[in-house]
Amino acid sequence: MRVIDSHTEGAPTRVIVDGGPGLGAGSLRERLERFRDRADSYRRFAISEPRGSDAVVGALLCEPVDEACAAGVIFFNNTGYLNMCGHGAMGVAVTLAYLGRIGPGIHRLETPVGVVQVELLSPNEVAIENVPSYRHRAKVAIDVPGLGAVTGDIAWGGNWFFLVEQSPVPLVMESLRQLDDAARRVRAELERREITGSDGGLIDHIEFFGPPNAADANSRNFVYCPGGAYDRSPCGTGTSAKLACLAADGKLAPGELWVQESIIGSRFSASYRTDESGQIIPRITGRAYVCSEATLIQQPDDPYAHGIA
Ligand code: PYC
Repeated sequence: MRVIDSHTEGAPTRVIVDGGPGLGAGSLRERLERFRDRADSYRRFAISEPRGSDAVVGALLCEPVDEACAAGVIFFNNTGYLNMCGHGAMGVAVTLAYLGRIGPGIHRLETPVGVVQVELLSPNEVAIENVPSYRHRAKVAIDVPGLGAVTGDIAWGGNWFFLVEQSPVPLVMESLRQLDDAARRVRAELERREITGSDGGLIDHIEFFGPPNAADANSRNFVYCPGGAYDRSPCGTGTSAKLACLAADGKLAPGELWVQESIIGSRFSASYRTDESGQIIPRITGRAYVCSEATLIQQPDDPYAHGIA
């Protein structure tokens, strides 16, 4: 399998450019389901240890249904499949540019949840225009065992998020373990109470917010991803969900800049516009760098040929 690795504001993306599963025709959603049901060993092989790590988001390039798109893409991680991935879309854009498949300017990527626009602003700067994002519920209060009362909003930014305005744990790298533990507890309690997205979707991303470190940023976050890794970037879909909440609260106007800092201090610049039907269309800008090109090998007697489960 031939892969190209990049990172977007510190968050790794591994794009499968050759040797991935053949998923046949159909919508990207249908092909994601086929990937999950019939070819999941490819996912584990591509990104799990010992060839990858929990932090890696994989991206399988596919033929798009919509011919206006430069590529179709299915994102996956250490535990399963992602509807969308903002940092991953930026990683795919710089990878396609590295391969000479796209140049500077505006392109489209087809994902299982819709078409996302990627604009290559310079070799390593990418702006994505994400799928319409919205807040489903505001100020949902839950009592979390071992943590106490936690209040958050539920919003869609291409994945489902629970956004907690005041992080229960300081947003510093030294507190990663406690942040992880708190986020796991929040996620488990949401699941136990059967609190879901508007479509019944699992809320599998937890986002804690607090004041930024940099004077010119608006906020700092910690994003817990399905599978237990934390996002090294400020999270493209998570920042989209945040914009939807800010818009719903009247705290951010269309076109106004929002700088979201991640737990490692990297940042996305974000804003939104509204479309003809009033939906929030987030635009998130960040930097992505290709950092390796590799051929992954599977030897017949390797006990971890399909990754460490
Ligand atoms: O950037 O949207 C994102 C993302 C989702 C999970 C990890 N990164």
